[in-house]
Amino acid sequence: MVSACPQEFAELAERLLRAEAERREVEQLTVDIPELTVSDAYRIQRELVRLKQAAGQRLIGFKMGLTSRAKQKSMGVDVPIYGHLFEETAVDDGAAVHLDQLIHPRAEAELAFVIGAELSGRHVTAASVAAAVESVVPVIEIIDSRYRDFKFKLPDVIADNTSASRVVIGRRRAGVSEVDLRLTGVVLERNGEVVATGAAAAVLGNPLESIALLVQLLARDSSGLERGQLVLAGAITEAVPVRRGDVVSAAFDGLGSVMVSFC
Ligand code: OOG
Ligand code: MG
Repeated sequence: MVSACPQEFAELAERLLRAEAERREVEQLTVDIPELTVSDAYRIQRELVRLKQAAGQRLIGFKMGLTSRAKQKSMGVDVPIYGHLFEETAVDDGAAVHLDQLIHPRAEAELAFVIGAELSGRHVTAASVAAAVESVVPVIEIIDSRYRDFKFKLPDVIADNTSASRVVIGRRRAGVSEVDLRLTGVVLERNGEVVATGAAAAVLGNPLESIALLVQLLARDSSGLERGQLVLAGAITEAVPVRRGDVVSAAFDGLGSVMVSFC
């Protein structure tokens, strides 16, 4: 699809947006278009973002995905990716998420960062990210692939805004120097049962490396991070499927817990 025209990207973005709105699984784009490239896929994602913004949705930040071995192995894709986060996807700690708005959601534990100063450029490092971060915050990301059986290839998941669906934002915020970001442990529980555990070093050695990579990837499109944006570093553990009545919590060392229920 190297020479695809903008209308084709828009049509594919609309297909994914309709699946999300109608809560319906669709076939992977790469079934129809096996030659779809990663750069085509980001163009489709940008088109999807443009359509959401045109519909009045406000961008609040970004998410990295597939940044830990646990996630890469479970999804069969070993390349870190990024997506966009919108205001309407933010959920308060302790709130209930209605499953009739989602397709086949899964929950995963992540560290997120609130950006304190603009960050851009191809040469940004974890150290410059640390200097620009205002705070670290624990989150549960609820991912919900629009593809059948939650299966995709790399270009599919990029086009689908990296399965972004909801973000449950923890109440406690800490400065980056208050916690050891590599050693920060997490225990993910579903209905009181431990379903996954991990340490944040699982995310590219240090979640700040994930944010540095995000800034480098955004720089390819002359974009960057702005003050006040929320950025997810990617799941530390694999994601767990959720059903009606489930309660999921993630307890982070030094950062408290975040919880969500599903009804
Ligand atoms: C893709 C999104 C991955 C993460 O934290 O690794 C992601 C998926 O697994 O559906 O959000
Ligand atoms: Mg995630």
